[in-house]
Amino acid sequence: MRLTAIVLILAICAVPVSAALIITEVMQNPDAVYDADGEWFEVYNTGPDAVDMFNYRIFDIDFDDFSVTEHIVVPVGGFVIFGRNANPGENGGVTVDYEWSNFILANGDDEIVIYDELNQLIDQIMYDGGPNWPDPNGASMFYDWGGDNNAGAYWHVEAQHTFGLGDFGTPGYDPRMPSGVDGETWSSIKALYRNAS
Ligand SMILES: [Ca+2]
Ligand SMILES: [Ca+2]
Ligand SMILES: [Ca+2]
Ligand SMILES: [Ca+2]
Repeated sequence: MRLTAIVLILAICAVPVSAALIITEVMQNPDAVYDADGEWFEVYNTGPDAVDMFNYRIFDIDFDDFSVTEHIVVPVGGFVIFGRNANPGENGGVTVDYEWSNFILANGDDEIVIYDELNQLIDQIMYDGGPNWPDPNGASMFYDWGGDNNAGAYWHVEAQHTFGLGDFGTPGYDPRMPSGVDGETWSSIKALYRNAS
């Protein structure tokens, strides 16, 4: 089993490198402001190089779909925030790096799928609004770095840190991120879970 895992990791590593971005936090149901202003999600760069998300496509499995039409650069070990309204005076007080259009984060089940400019899948989460994923209200849900970030077991309702007008969330930072989370660590985790599912 262990040998199999190692072989699979090596196989994954031989694949051409794509951007190592992962979705780490989602505010699908703000309370301090309307959802039409206060929805956002956070992306983190686990890789060794900065990533320019120009011409990336972000969509769900229904009708939501937008392309990134600006040079949104995610620094190494850094975050960017995508949001429905970039005005911090209207969105509950979050600093948004890129304001989307034609994209809604449903409070029940929904998806966030990120493709790069070459149509390669970069990351995706498919949340269910419960029972397997959190169902927050006035709080974000955050990824705990325990394994595949498309597994609800590794997501939790933020209940400690607030921002802006008082909803719970940590837009642009992660107080719980373990040290040493880099591309190599993440590749190993992802490969193991990808092969387990
Ligand atoms: Ca709401
Ligand atoms: Ca949606
Ligand atoms: Ca919503
Ligand atoms: Ca965060």
